[in-house]
Formats: sequence, C-alpha cells, structure tokens
Amino acid sequence: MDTIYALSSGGLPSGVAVVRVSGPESGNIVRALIGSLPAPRLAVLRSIRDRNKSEIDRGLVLWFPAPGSFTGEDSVEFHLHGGRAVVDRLLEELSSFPGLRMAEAGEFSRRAFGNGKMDLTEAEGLADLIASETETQRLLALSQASGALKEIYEGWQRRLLHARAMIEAEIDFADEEDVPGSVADQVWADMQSLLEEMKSHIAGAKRASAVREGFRIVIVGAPNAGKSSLMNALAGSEIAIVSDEPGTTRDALEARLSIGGRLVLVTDTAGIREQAGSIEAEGIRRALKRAADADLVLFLSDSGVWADPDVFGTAPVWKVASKVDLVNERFRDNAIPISVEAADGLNQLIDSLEKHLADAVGMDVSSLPTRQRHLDNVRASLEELQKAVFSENAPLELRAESLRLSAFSLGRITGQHGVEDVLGVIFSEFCIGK
Ligand SMILES: Nc1nc2c(ncn2[C@@H]2O[C@H](COP(=O)(O)OP(=O)(O)OP(=O)(O)O)[C@@H](O)[C@H]2O)c(=O)[nH]1
Ligand SMILES: [Mg+2]
Repeated sequence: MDTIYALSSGGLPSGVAVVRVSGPESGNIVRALIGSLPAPRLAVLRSIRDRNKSEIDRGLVLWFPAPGSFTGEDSVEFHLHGGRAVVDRLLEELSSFPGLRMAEAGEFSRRAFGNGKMDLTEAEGLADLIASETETQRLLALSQASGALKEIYEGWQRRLLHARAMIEAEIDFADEEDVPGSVADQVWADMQSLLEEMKSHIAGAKRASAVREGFRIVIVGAPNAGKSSLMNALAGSEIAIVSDEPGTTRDALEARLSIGGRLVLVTDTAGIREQAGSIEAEGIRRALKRAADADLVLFLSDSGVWADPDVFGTAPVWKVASKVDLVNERFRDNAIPISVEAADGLNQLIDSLEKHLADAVGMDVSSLPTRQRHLDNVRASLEELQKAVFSENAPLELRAESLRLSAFSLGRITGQHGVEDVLGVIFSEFCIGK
C-alpha cells in the first residue's frame, strides 16, 4: 500500500495550507522532517526540515496513528504558511521519499471507506458538503455525511434480517406446536409498514433533487413579454440580451441563484408564438421542453392573454403580468403584477417564490435520498419486499428469499456488497486532497 500525500486546503496563496500524508510511511516521514514523533492527535509547533537539515517552514504538525485518523491509516498533517514556494518545497521533499506518491482525487476518502471509517452514503455526503453552495445544500449534505441515510438503510436491513430469521425459524419448526402464529403476523405487519416507509422515502427524491441540483424555474411567454428582463433582474446581472425586437431570445439560457438560501436554476426561454421562423421554432420547442421538466413555470404576459397552462406540463404555473408601468390595469387578470423597468413588484415576487420554495422543498431536508443509485436500489429492495409481503400463498422459503434479496439491495447503497463498479464514480466526485 502506497503512502499518499496532497495539499488538502484550497488555492494558494493562503494564510495557512494543510498538507496531508496517509499510509504506512507516515511515521517515518514525521521523524525525518521534524526529528521525532509527537504525541498522537496533539498540535505541536515545529521546524520542518528537509534531509539536508535546511528549514522548509515552521508550522503545526499533527500525528494521527492508525486507526484513529480520517483514513484509518497512520496519517500526518502539516499546517504551513500558505505560500506557493513553501508548499511546493514540502511537496517536492515528500516526493523524494521511496513509497510516496501524490494522492488521486478522493483517495483519502476512498481509503476511509475501505477501512470502515464511513459507508458510501457518508462519503457521498462529504462530497456534497464540500461542493455545497447554499444553506439547504449544506444541511442536506451534513446530515448525510453524519450518517442519516446510513442509519435508515441499516435499520431497514436489520428489520429485514430479523423478519427473515423469524420466517426461517417458522420453516424449521413447522411441525412443532410451540411456534405461535402471532410471531409471523407481527413480522408481516412490520414488513407492511417498512413497505410504506420505503415508498415515502422514494417520494422524497424530488425534494432532494430540488435541494442538491436546484429548484428549476422556467420563464415562458409571448415574444417581447419581458422574460429576459425578468431573468436579468432576478439574477442581478445582464445574462440575457434584452431588446424591443420580438424573438430576441432563441435558445434557453440558465442562471444559478440563491433564493432564501436555496439553489434555484432560472431558465429564460424563446418567446412562444405561432408564426416563428425555423430557428425560433426550435427555440420554442426547447422552451416547452424546459417547462415540462420545471418545478415551477412563470408565465409572463403584457397583454392580458394567457394560454392554457396545461401546455407546459405538470409543474405549477404562475401568471405574471409584466410591464405594469405601461399596460392597462384590466390586463392583470389575477396575475402577479411586475415592472422590471420601474422595479415594481419584484420583491413581492421573490417573497412569493421564497414561500413556495419553503413549502415545496420543506424545512427538514435530513434523510432524503440524494442519488439516483439510492433510488434505484431502494426501488429494487421495495420490489422484492412487495413480493415477500403479497405472495401469501407462496412457499415460505420463497418469501424468505425475497426478504434476503430486499436487504441485499440496501447493502449495495451503503457499500456492503457489489460496489466495485460504483466506487470509481463516487470518489471521482471529490477533489485531490480529500
Ligand atoms: N416599460 C417597460 N418595458 C419593459 C419592461 N420589461 C421589459 N421591457 C422592454 O420590453 C422589451 C422586450 O423585453 P425582453 O426582456 O427582451 O422580452 P423577452 O420576453 O425576453 O422577448 P423575446 O426574447 O423576444 O421573446 C425590451 O425593450 C424591454 O426593455 C417593463 O417592466 N416595463
Ligand atoms: Mg428574451
């Protein structure tokens, strides 16, 4: 097993830079660079010297003997001054030791998983935590990194295994009189309620993706309705071209913003009209497709004419009356009035969006399934569980086997089995040094 090293803190220069080393050579490295091994897990201030005894820097050194480290291996952290030359000099010195090499992206975390320091869902949570940009993303990632999903899946596995054990006991003692029938009844009742828990867990996926990937708002409406102007106003920058020529926007344009601490993806689209040229028609086709995938559609009109909202798909559609500084009151038709020109109604619109987001995503984002692979495996698990629960006339052996398969799918999520194919994908999400 190689000993790996990397700069684990961010871009240089910085106040402090943290270089992390993990693997069997770590202890020798510490002795070579600072002369002796300090007490475990205690920060000590030392001169860090190369092999010619010339000083590289003075900094904090933290020695973590196995297994009490992030990776579960012998590890050490050097906290240096964050100058490029300082960090380069230490990395160069480390590279000259035999058995040492630069870490690959996510390799520290991958070793932590390999050594049982965390399960796969916790590793994914950690990747999300590092990538988090909004407050809700942070909360979701932190709860996953702290084991919220692991607890759910492991808890379900335990119940499935218990149920299977009870069923198998019933098979073994089928001829004897002392196995009370009510035990089996209890087992199947619990499996029924597990089934419901899995279903509602799956139903939370939409909320999780609204948090993790962003809540998708799509702005649609007739050409010149003021869609691009609204998008720019929400984003606070001139992302889309605004002009008085109808048909200005021809392709969907996206902006990432944070509304009430939540990631929102706002898409501006081509104005929808009948007699469009071929490029514009393609833009309209894309606009309708975007609207069909949206979590919310803002339908703008400055003429009081709104098409049937059903054409946009299943997401809620809000009517927004634009350019209210210009147009007649009677065009408003119960719509949300805004004027980008007069900066009117925009704060109210944002307030309403904030409320809607809070309702749609919910305040409690802990323990939602955040990855497609969670969903795929929970669905597979649910399918086997349904077979077990509803095949009342099937032989008990078959029903017990379905319970085993159901638990097996959950083990794929936490990384207990069948994970080789997904490890590369999961850990490549990390940066180098994590
Ligand atoms: N008076 C007034 N003019 C506005 C307002 N919002 C937008 N406009 C003007 O309306 C025209 C069209 O605005 P855009 O934002 O380009 O409209 P659009 O819906 O994106 O148009 P297309 O991309 O062509 O479909 C521009 O000249 C804007 O300056 C507003 O609130 N009040
Ligand atoms: Mg436009």
